[in-house]
Amino acid sequence: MFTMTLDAAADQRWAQDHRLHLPGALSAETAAALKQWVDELESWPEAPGRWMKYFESANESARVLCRMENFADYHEPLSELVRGSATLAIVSRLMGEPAVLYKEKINFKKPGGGGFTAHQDAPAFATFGHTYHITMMVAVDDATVDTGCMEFSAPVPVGTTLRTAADGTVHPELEAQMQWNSLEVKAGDIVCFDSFIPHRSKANLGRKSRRALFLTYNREADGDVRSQYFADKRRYFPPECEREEGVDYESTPSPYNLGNPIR
Ligand SMILES: O=C(O)CCC(=O)C(=O)O
Repeated sequence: MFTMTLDAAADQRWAQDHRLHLPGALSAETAAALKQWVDELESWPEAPGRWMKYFESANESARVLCRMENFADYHEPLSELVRGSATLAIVSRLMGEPAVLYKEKINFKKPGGGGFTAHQDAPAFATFGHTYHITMMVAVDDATVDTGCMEFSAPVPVGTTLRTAADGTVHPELEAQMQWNSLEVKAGDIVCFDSFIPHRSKANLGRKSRRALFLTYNREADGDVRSQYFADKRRYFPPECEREEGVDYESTPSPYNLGNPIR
């Protein structure tokens, strides 16, 4: 599945940058299969109580798939990629102790798909009293500046949360003073980053989708809370097919809806 194992140089880059880009981390075979698996998931219908599909509006009338979450229980090969021993070995090494899957999602960022406002993940991941997470981004497609690749600021120390706006994203005054670096990736690359490093991305102005898996892990010692996480998310920010008439989910600030273009 993976073409590489982490070495001392990777450990050092991780310690210094709080993010680690591993070009070509997936074998060509797995990278090709991943595109097919994600196509399959996209074709699945909305299904109350099961996988969770979220949409954005490219314009007033169009409903465009933005994100899919909670799919690992329904797709065997993706389950292996998301929480199999090879992946857990990489994340656990970076974490310095055993890691367990917290949640999994795919951001589709189709042509015209919106960007993500600057944010740190840590405030949104504090629900269970956790203080540290690592997210592994697995690139399904190439991501360029044009298609809205991720941008990272310099790392901030673990445990430090920055001043936020009312919606929990990095305060715009602060964001304007920070230096942001775009990180272009190729399909099959992996980027790991900790839950304190600020990140953002722009809209996809290109002609192709910029799909990526975002797999988040917590310390195993902090418990396996994935099922509870998705149960809570379903309650506070359900997918459209589970929403109640008359409830304004979009503008309610929530750790389950931070900085994204979902409607
Ligand atoms: O997909 C992106 O460009 C950004 C992802 C992100 O930051 C998020 O989903 O919270």
